[in-house]
Amino acid sequence: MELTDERLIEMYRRMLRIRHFDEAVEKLAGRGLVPGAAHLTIGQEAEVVGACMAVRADDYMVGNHRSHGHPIGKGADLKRLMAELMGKSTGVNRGKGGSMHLADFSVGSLGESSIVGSGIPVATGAALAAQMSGDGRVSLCFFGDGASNEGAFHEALNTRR
Ligand SMILES: Cc1ncc(C[n+]2csc(CCOP(=O)(O)OP(=O)(O)O)c2C)c(N)n1
Repeated sequence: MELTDERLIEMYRRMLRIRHFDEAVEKLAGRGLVPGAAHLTIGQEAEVVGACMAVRADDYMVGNHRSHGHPIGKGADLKRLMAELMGKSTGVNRGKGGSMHLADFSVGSLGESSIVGSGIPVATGAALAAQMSGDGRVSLCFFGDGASNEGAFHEALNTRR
């Protein structure tokens, strides 16, 4: 994919969006307005945007336990994400998911989970579905080195059609 000036500016815009969004989350969480824990994506903006913009807008993406920024990297609407974090019915998952269970299907974001490694089989399943339907989509999955020690990682890698 060619890195035109326009595309580079959009990448930078999305990185800034992630940073400003999570700075706001930090403030709101400090005032008790974000139920539960809130793990921020601050510091990971470039990695998230670089990966999310290397795939197509309709490709799948699965985050991990610090994935507020990942749907933003995929182009999600900020208002619906923030409403979700605040437990509002206007949130992307009607306020029932919250900080560690964000999913925005409109941008291919299949979700995230507080259970380390659990997103890997989800991403693999989506990739398998894409392969079987032949629609050409790919599946992007974010996880840390800790997650690669989970059984789910090895099971997912060994999934064959
Ligand atoms: C199955 C499971 N085991 C343990 C935990 C507790 N836990 C939360 S974050 C974390 C570290 C995960 O490390 P890594 O996957 O490398 O991600 P990082 O936080 O370093 O980005 C652990 C062990 C958990 N949430 N789920």
